[in-house]
Amino acid sequence: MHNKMIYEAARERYAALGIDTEKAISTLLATPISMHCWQGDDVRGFEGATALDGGIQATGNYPGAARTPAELMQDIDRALSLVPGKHRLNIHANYAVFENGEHADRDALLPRHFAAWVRFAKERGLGLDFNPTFFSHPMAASGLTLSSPDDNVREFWIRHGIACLRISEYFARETDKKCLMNIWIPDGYKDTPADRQGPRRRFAESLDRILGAGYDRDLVAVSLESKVFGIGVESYTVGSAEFCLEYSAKHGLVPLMDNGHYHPTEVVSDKIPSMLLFADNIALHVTRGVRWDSDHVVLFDDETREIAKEVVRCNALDRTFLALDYFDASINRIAAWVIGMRNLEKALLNALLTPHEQLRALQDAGRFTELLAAHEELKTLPMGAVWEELCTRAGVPADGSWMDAVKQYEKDVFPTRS
Ligand code: RNT
Ligand code: ZN
Repeated sequence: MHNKMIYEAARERYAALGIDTEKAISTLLATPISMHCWQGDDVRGFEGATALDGGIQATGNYPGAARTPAELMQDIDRALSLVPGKHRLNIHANYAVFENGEHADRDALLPRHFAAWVRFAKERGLGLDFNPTFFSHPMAASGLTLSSPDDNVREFWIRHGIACLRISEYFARETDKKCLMNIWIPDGYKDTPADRQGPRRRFAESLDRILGAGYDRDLVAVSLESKVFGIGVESYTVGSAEFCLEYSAKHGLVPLMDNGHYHPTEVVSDKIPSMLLFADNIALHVTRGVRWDSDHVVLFDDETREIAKEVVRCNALDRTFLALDYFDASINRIAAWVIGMRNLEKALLNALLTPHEQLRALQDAGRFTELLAAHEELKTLPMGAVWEELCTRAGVPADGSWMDAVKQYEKDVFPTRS
């Protein structure tokens, strides 16, 4: 059957359930996801770093990792050309592109050190998000940054945070799109601490100082990302869930939930609706932890679908900053981006094609047998036909043939990188 006919049949099938597939397609195509630059080079950045620290790890040695800004940008272009919709790019501070022989340490970074990213984004109509980098740096060697008891260390990182606010404002001004600046610190302890509150008090004071420098809230939203543990910081993290929630609520920041940052049976999908009752905005790092915060590529799996469903049924697509966060070095990195982007989009499409009102009515009427049956029947509706139509309209491969483009690119480009 011709693709168009397959879509028409699907459209009718969904219409019978009261779902407008055309609306779902246009909503999805208007929903940006912030694609993380750091999947392209295993979070290495452009400062000549050899090892990633901060309790996170990219494992694997698949060839072809981008080594320069030009290579990373070329890879990002290839990836985005295989993903439907208009998206955003998430840049970390260790990806400054120094030009004209300049160099600056993290605490002295200036907007112009990111001019190359602004040019890249503007040429492509992409929005930009930003992240201070509180790891992979000699001043973070103790494992502590904004919570350090060492004044010098703390002051260095406070200056870094303030520098990043200016860069975020610059991103927003130049792209004419609001920039999300996300703060995550790796600070914590391997073993049982003797003082749990002191580091958190220092972290709060450091944040107060950074935010106290002021920033234009029309241009920049600042989010704070919590975490439960990291490699080498198994017993205690300063930026715990409670710390970040309370600090964000009190200071008008956006709470950011990374679904790899909770105890293994805790799910972010269940947190989203609660947060949305109280926070104007929330931010998500969609990832996949396997046994630990391993940052595997995002799948079209139950929890990703559940996360998307909550955002959609809380009617909060425009209140949620969506981003990906993973780094797999064991497979083709461009494919890793494409798979994760397409999967989060599929999860959102699935959510947009779900008859939430009918399901809610069943729940409220206590008709749980029918609810369970309906949930299970929905799983095999022809969502794939809608997805393929959407991809075709967006001018990207509708099926797995996008992998051929990645393989060709690997053949053409990677040999020059060894
Ligand atoms: C680490 C956090 C954080 C990082 C990025 C690279 O556990 O998830 O978001 O992944 O800053
Ligand atoms: Zn994260």
